[in-house]
Amino acid sequence: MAGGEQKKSGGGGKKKEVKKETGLGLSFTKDENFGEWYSEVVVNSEMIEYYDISGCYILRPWAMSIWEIMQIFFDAEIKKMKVKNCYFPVFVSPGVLQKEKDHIEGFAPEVAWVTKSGESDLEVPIAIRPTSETVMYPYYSKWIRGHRDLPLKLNQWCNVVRWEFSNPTPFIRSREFLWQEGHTAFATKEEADTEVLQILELYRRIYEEFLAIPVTKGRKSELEKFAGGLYTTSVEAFIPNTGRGIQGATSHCLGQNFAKMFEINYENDKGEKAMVWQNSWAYSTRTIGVMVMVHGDNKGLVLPPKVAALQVIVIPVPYKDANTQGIFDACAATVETLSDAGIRAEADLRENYSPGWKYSNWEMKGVPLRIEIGPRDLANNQVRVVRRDNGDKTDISRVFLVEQVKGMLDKVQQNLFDVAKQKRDACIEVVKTWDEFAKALGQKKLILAPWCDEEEVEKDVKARTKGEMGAAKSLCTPFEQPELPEGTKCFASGKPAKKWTYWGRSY
Ligand code: 87F
Repeated sequence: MAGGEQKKSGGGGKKKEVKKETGLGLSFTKDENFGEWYSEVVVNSEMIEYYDISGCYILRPWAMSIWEIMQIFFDAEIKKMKVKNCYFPVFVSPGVLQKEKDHIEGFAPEVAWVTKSGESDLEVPIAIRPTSETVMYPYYSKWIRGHRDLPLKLNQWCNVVRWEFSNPTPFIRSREFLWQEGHTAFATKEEADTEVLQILELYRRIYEEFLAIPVTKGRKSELEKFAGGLYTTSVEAFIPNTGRGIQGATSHCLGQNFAKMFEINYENDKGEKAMVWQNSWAYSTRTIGVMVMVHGDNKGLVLPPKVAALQVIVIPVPYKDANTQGIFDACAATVETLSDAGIRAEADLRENYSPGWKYSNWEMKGVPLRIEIGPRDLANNQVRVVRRDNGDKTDISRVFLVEQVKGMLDKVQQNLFDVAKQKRDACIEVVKTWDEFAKALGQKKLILAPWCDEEEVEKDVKARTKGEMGAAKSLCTPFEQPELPEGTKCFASGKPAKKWTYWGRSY
């Protein structure tokens, strides 16, 4: 049995129009059975193929091309910041992995180990990196000697393995995933603080400008931050259908904790021994999952033009007695004109599929614009453009093809963001009391509440909201704070509130 079938049994949601013979159409709707809808979209759009190891997925070209487009942007931006790429081994020796107790404690059950080569046991088992602090920092200690060696700014594009046990989901929670991890070391905390925010801004741009997903920049609570670091910032997205927040990417200031542990010292300009200040930051293929969840609809995937491998699909619509060759030639010419203008376009000239079948197929794959060329279009020297995001149809003259198509791609990109933001904002509920909080949580809201910022209170919120849906937690304290009137009380403890914080269930 193909892995893709493994989740198809049972299924609560009402089946929509099932078209099993052709493989077209979805059997679940986004509103009625979100989980099954998501699995079906990622497989039917040919982004993902299920694999015979649970929690592992094949990233097919349709998904990989999105990753590559984001990678090209981010890689160029960090190079402007003088970050250099490198590659460290995937294997971690056990000694070094356990060196950092606090850091590894909670994570230990997720670390995967290699214990054998062939039939024989390894003398010492070797871990597979779940993240690379312990892999890289011994060498930072070796490479950083004097203040002239700083800052040291390295990044690697790689895979990591975390042997998760709770519901694996393609892109969102998989046992192996792709990411970039940046690890930097500075002489001063000020430099580190500045970089944390510069990187966070790049993450915001990936989500908002490329994936058309609104995110909130903010700081994680003490309970939710990376325990090994000083403070954690993140971009947080929200999935209206499930009412769950999702951490989009993180940028940490590690302070000097790792410098102490790994003895990353240098001689400063006064000849004194000093410890470095460090940051680490990452975004992963999870970004793609958030995109599918936010924009996808009952026809399948919806791709923002900026990350779509194919922005325009051109489909000939020949009629029995029409000039078929003329139509095919017009399709080829249209693709050439668009390609020459830097627009990613292709024609679907397959003769064994009907135009209608092709429409559904490319809608499933989420291509932002479809161009149809039929006999009437040929006669009028025009093409019909259909938007994937809202179904709008426009006839445009071939004379203005490039400028019109460019304009429409920009409109699709903007509209996806606007609609996503509108839906996200409609889910935000400002609450002041525990009762309002509990009610809003039950309504799948993204909750903004005044908080005393005490760790014990957050633990208490978790305990009080525990259930089969998962507990609520703080998502982030947004950098953009609404006014907090004197005397405002914490929604959970009744103590004086210190800040507005987002709360909710999360992935
Ligand atoms: C799982 C197993 C072992 C997360 C883990 O966020 C260790 C870890 O350290 C672990 N899961 N983490 C935290 C990762 C922190 C940090 N690493 C560099 C980042 C950004 C990139």
